[in-house]
Amino acid sequence: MPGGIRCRWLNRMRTQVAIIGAGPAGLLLAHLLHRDGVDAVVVETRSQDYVAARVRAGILESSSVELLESVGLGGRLRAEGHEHRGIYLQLPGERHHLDFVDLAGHGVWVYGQTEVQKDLVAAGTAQVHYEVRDVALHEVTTDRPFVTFVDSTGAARRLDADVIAGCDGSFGPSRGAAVPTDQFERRYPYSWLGILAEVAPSTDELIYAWHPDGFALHSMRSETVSRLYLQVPNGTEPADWSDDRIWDELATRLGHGVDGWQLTPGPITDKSVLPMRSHVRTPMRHGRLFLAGDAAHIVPPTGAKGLNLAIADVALLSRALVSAVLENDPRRADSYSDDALRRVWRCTHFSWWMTTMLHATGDPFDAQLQLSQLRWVTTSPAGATGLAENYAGLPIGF
Ligand code: RFL
Ligand code: PHB
Repeated sequence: MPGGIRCRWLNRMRTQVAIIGAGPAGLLLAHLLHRDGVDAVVVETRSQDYVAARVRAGILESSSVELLESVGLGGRLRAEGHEHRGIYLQLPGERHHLDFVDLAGHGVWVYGQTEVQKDLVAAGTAQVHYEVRDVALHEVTTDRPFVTFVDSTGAARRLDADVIAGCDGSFGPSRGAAVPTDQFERRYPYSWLGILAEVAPSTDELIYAWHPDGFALHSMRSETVSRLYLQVPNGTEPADWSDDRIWDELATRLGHGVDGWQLTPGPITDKSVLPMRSHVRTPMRHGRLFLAGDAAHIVPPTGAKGLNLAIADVALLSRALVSAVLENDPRRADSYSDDALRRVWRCTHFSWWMTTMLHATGDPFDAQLQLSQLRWVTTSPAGATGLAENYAGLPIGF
């Protein structure tokens, strides 16, 4: 009924790029577009505080840091983030350091996703509608795509755009609107129990531990906050693990007491369970809808790639959209999916490889293969360099 439709969408707006999702991919894309003079509007279901407080990734590759710095987002990162030369790999009774700077020419930065998110909000460059609902994408295969939603006041809105960027993670509506040609999926038979603890890290750099009881990781957020993970069976509830049980298991797997190393426990302020999966949908474009970040691909966190991939995607996408929208040149937009997927598949492989090398499966054959691979990586410069190059990161545009 045309009359009804006109009435319903009285609140009509227009922008050049409609962005769904104000996570790191969506807000960074809005920031990059703003710098190049492209107008963008972001819609987000959650509140600004909720998005900023979500505890997620903690490691930035140096190419991510360079990109953030080049667009005015590096101040607090350089002042408060910590540059790490490499990581430790822990086997029962042995700890090995891999020095990425020596092996691959650069290290990584410890700087939480929460902090990246706060810096993006503080930049004030993104026009965001928070706490919206009923977000739907329309006409994405035409040259007049639009988004409808109900804003935080309860008003129905329509946002017309030249293109839509789906940056709404793995549960948002963009995935449904972008009909994939292919989907690739791997589910893993284990999850991570992650904790945040108010205690100084017991290590100067991250420790990735192989142990017959399961994988463990010691990471950190600051001089006073530690982030640690334990491999647990799928279906585990955080409440199944008391604080004491968590610290005991972390101590065992991370090698407390070996060569005098001590894991210092402290008050746990956050406990959550994260299932592990790899997922890639191709292509990352459907008509005038472009997917970026978790909306297009999920990696298990063992390679610390999720946030870095989201940043690399939007670096490519912003350039493509600037050319398409401002210069009427579609070539970069046409190659966006292929260009982004080269890095996506490299990181998907690396994340799968780190995950399957480090997690216990209960199968003795798997365990021997893992130990053999870990011995190679910790003793052969070629093996160590391969890990270092992938972990410390490839240049954006790889
Ligand atoms: P995000 O960060 O999920 O942001 C998507 C945003 O879209 C919003 N949204 C909607 N907006 C509008 N309309 C809708 N209908 C919407 N539905 C959803 C969401 O509220 C959200 O604000 O995706 P983005 O920007 O692509 O960024 C990717 C990274 O967040 C992600 O790759 C990493 O954080 C992955 N990840 C982790 N990576 C690590 O390296 N280490 C970790 O410890 C780690 N922990 C995690 C994680 C991802 C998690 N998720 C997505 C389940 C822990 C969790 C719980
Ligand atoms: C984290 O600090 O949350 C973190 C670090 C490295 C990973 C995964 C998560 O591989």
